[in-house]
Amino acid sequence: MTLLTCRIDAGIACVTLDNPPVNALSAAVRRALWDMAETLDADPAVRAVVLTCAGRTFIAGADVREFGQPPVEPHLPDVVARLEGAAKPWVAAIHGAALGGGLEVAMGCRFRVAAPTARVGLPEVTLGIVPGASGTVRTPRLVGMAAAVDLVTSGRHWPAAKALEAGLLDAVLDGDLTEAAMGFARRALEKDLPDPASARPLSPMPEEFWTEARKTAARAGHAAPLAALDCLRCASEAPFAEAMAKERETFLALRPTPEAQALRHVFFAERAAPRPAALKEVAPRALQRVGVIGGGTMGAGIAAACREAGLEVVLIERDDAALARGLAAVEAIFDGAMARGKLSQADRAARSDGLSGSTGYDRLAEADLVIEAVFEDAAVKRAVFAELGRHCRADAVLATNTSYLDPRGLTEGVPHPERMLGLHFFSPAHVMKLLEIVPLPDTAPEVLATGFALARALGKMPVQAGICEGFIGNRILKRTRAEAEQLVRRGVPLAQVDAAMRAYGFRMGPFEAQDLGGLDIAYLQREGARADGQDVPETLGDLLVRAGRKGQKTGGGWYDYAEGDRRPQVSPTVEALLAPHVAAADPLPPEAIAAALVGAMAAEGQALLAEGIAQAPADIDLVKIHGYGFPRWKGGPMFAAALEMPSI
Ligand code: T1G
Repeated sequence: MTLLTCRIDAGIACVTLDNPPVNALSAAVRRALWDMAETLDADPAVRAVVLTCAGRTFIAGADVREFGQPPVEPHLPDVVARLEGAAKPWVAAIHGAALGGGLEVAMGCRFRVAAPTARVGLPEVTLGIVPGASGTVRTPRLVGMAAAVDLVTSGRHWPAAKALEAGLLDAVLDGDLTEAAMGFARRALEKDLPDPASARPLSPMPEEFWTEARKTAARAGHAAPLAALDCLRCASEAPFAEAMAKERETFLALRPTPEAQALRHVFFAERAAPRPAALKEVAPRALQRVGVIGGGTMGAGIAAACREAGLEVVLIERDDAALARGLAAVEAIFDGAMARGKLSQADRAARSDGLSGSTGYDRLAEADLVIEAVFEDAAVKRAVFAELGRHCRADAVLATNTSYLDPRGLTEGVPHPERMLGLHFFSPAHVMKLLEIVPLPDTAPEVLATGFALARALGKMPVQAGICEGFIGNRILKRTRAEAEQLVRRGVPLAQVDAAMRAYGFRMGPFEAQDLGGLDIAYLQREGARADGQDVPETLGDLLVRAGRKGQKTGGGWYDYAEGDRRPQVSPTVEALLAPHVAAADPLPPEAIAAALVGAMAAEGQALLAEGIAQAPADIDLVKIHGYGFPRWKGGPMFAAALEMPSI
């Protein structure tokens, strides 16, 4: 396949790169770009070069699949320098996204122009590395150090308008991008050429600037953003060549680290999960109107998420008062988004326009999908599904948001069982990315595919789960909590367990998290199971709840909390309560604590795989990362266990 094609039109060469799916910079592409620069330099008919890409996007960066392999020449920094040094000025014409090495190639070009919908970014830190082809050295020369620090250490994408304002783009062009870029090149030749990026001056920044920047970069929790910052600082204080050497050295040193491997694993897992191979040929059902049953926290969050995706939503509640509360809760979410600047006034109004409510099921006759999100009580949910069976179209997808109940029992006897699905959202549903998708035995492939299509529309991370108590995520959570209690029984102070998990990368330890969420829900479940005659061993959590300690909402759980203060304080009351059940103090090193808990997660994950509840280890990793705060840069419990991590 020809990677690069070239046509020449009145002195302007138009070079098109075509390397599907995202024009990544494989070794062959680097070689082809180099050779093209040589050829065009030697061609007297060419005065300037426009670089465009075929397909959905400009160059999305280095080929991440080549990262495990030894680097092959020509190296990207040399290709970028070759373009910058070309005798004819190159113009990068960016559509879609110019990311990582793609943006670096564009920065090697003398000009950068883009379609209004384009985005640019240096996402390397999100892969656990730093830019490897002058991103830390050329970017500050084009946009100034403050903006460069933001772009490089956050890994965020900038929309074209912002990039233009910052000076990273020279123009945003409407209409046919290639033609517009050729016109731009012609006009540019009529004026003096600007200095190439590497020749532009850079002023030093005060010490306070770096101190602040370090604080922000450290928040990411892993090494790459701080390493990127060191490279940027070097760029501002050392000559160009020295800064390039430092960047390359840092890039090569980070590339094989466990963090970078973990982030690459998550990168590919996140791209595979929304489009499972088994559903490739299956067309999902069209979704436009969604019914949400229940206007509590979950239902309101689901309704808000659906509106954000442009779906019309009817919220159903049992009476006027509950409906008014539910609708108000959804509106409050819209207001919050507007207050944070995420929603214009017009879009805010449109969100409300597409939302309505009812206390009857008649309004669901037109719904394409109905999501039940009522109280976690089997009888209540069964009654809801009986109503849905009577009122909904035969081809409407009917979903339950249950977290623990068996969806088969909830939907039994409802006609057309092929349309049933579990859709397990995580609270708050308009924020949390994870969506467990649970097919029932009779679920039709296109209904399952509809669940995945919904996830994509909502911007969620879908993971298929089989039916068991707690599906994938909550079952692992239960096992992890049991393991954490086991450590406490062995004599490890619970504050040490939490501190170890924070050091590992969680925002909260397991006991702090329970205090935040409340201990009572899990307690009531255990009590319910005991009442059903199941053999559920006593937990330490049971002791606390029976003593009235349900978490922050009751002023204390595993920890004490001062009035209005969310910071946990070690509780002498809890120590006394637990004393009869706990061995003499026996601290463990934080690494051993993390190893025990992550090991428990991975062991439960193995059991879920063996039972066919989870389909792949990477799915389990995504569940823990997107639903339970597992640090991305550790790759998830299955990845971490396979790497014989965890290390802190
Ligand atoms: N390398 C290899 N494969 C890639 C890839 C990449 N950089 N980017 C995407 N893919 C594959 C992806 O796995 C999927 O494969 C398909 O392309 C479509 O992706 C030297 C060191 C460009 C915005 O981090 O953000 O440059 O599943 O489903 O929604 O400094 O892909 O079809 O087999 O995501 O249209 C930095 C990451 C690299 C870019 C398109 N670059 N990519 O989104 O499609 S490091 C990135 C994206 C670097 C230099 C350094 C998105 C996209 P398959 P997709 P999309």
